[in-house]
Amino acid sequence: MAVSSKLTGAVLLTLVAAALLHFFTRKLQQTSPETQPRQCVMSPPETQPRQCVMSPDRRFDCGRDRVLSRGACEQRACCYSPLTNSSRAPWCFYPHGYPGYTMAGLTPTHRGQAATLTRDKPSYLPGDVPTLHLQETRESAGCLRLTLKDPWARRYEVDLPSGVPQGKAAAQDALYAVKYQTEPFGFVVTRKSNGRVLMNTTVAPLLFSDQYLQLSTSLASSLVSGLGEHYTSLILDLNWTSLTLWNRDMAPHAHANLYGSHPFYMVQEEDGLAHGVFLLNSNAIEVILQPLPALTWVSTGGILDLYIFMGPDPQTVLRQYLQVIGYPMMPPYWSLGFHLCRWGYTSTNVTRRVVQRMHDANLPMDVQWNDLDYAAKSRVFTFDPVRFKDIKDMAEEFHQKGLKYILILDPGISTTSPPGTYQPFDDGLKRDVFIKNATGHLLIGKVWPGPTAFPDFTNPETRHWWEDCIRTFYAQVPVDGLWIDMNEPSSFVSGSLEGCPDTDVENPPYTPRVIGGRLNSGTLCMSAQQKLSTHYNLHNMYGLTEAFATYSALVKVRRKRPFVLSRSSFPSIGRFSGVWTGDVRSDWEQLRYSIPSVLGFSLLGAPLVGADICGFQGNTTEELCTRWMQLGAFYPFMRNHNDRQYASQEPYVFGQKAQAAMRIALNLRYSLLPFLYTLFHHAHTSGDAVARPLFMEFPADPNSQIIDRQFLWGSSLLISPVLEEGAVEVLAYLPPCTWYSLHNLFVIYPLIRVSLFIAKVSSWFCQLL
Ligand code: MIG
Repeated sequence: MAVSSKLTGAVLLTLVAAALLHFFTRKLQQTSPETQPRQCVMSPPETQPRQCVMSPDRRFDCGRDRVLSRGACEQRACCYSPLTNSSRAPWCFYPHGYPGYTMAGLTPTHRGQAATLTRDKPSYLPGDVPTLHLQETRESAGCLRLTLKDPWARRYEVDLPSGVPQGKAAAQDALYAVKYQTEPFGFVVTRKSNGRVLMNTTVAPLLFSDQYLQLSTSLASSLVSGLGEHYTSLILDLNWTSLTLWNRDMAPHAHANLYGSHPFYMVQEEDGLAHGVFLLNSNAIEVILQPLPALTWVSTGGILDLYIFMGPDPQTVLRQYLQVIGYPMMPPYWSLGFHLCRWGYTSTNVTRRVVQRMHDANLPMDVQWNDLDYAAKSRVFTFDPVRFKDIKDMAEEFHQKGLKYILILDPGISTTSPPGTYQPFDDGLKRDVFIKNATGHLLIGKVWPGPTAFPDFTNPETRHWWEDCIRTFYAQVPVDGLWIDMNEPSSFVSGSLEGCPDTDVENPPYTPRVIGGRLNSGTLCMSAQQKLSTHYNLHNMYGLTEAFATYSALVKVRRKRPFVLSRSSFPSIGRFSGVWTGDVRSDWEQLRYSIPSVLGFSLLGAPLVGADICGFQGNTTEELCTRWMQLGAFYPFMRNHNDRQYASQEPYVFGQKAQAAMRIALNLRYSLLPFLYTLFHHAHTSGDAVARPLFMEFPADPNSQIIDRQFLWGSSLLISPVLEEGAVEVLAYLPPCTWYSLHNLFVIYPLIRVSLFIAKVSSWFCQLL
């Protein structure tokens, strides 16, 4: 393939490594209260009761659960005041002092204090929990935990896979102070050192009913990150937006709930300090963001279990979060090399040829993959008897060449093979490892092999069965790692082949804005029964529990450090698995958004992450694929992967110049692997990030606070990739520091300017400048 004509004539342009280019305007995303159009308030202020008079941006939605007419709004004792369409603020909102819970006296406890909250009048929601127990716990000087639950009835609570070290209350003074408002109940968390308010929940009432829990807080600044997995920039848009946390098999696009759910956000406090908040809750959650700035959590179940991390800097916030959810695993060294995959390597010989062509083109790689093509009738743990009959020989050949080999596993287990012919199902049935429907029968969904049952990985027996399946599989093909896909879990029918019963969990009083409109869209019935609880409560943890089972099985079976790659994720996923960002499209916009996606996972404790290089869906182009290989060389996890119906995109299919550029990018990555491995060691042992947003190293630099087109490896290697079609130079921002060029890349690939990599001396040195 030839280099596109647009590029052939391109003149070599000099690099823009010069001065600091402050072309990133800060606060692009921020909407200050002053910019809200005040004339939007249509009803004259005097017609409003006093407690309803407030500017639109101070409003908190009183009708999140449904659209309310004036009458219905006033029935809730809320304020109603329509606005013009240009404002996105709610029309029905809580007045000042709206009734909620009342707190009785605080009593000291072992590591904090406790109180009882009561609500005299019912709220507007069904199933109010009238009494709540509040527990404030000092986990450490920099970590405060606040839980609110029903003291009389046991509600579902998240149980993260075992082994997370419990925080020890350190002897130093707490970095925070908490103050309570007794009626209506609310709390204010401040940073002791400067008195800054980090959370203030008195801005709106606390609601706690069986299937609707709501807590609002002001935010200390508009620089909020986290709350993945969504297709967003690194700094979230607070202009009356919402983010839903509900794991879903969905190609990444804006305003959609995607594969993973992480109820954790980090706030940069503008002067370089930072804090974080984690809501340990696995139910469907919607997070509403508004420009005040403020945030509202709405969860459909469980309890409110909040961790507040005081930092005081972004890296320390991450470490404090990891002390709760667990530090990331140490990946095997080889897994940091280049991985090559596609759906549609239809036989062992096709797969062998791929490896051969990479070798012939002098392109380094470490890991060859096969997708579902290997399995007989798409049933996991089986092999196509013709096209993959010599899969073991092939894996051994790869090993002899020093390569590794990885296969995919989907969780769905085919239920329709004749009895006695498909051990994973027969054995699983016997050992009772599958998820049941509401009436206690097997829940049957549909995935690639047709009707399937879904293992319940919250059941210890399922984990043993899974280990046995993997042991038998491993004896047939010595894989070096496992790729766990479709684990949201994804099903091609919603609920089950028989539908779902009409119950409160299938039709909750409020359904967050999810793709498909219903919680069971593209997944199992909410009433499905798992060992620990209903699928309604456990859905977001399905991938995590499968990753834990797979990691543990690989430890036992291979007795080596495991490699697992998962699509679905939840807090703690990084302890067991890497993640990839799913079915990205082969286009420039998705190339660009892969950076905030990768950095997002860094902030969520899953550092081994990458997007499908060159894009998964759609035909890539030579230029796009070249740029994507160059950027992908700096994803912590580097894999080129493609959907079955699209044009090939292995590096060797392109013209000589593109291949040369890709080879250079690959070799550069390979030359840096010891450094990358060291960064992973620090992530594993100290909770440091691997790929870092600029704000982690330059938290007080206003430009660095918002940049997500560039990123760092560790503290000192700045990566400034080309993300624009046709671009032959990059405008790169250099944070205030002394920087050195790592590489003079333009000598190597004359037609397309590659990337700009600059290393700074050391971070402590820069702090002095
Ligand atoms: O429904 O296994 O995201 O990487 O190639 C598609 C086939 C199932 C989705 C994964 C993709 C994988 C594909 N899988």
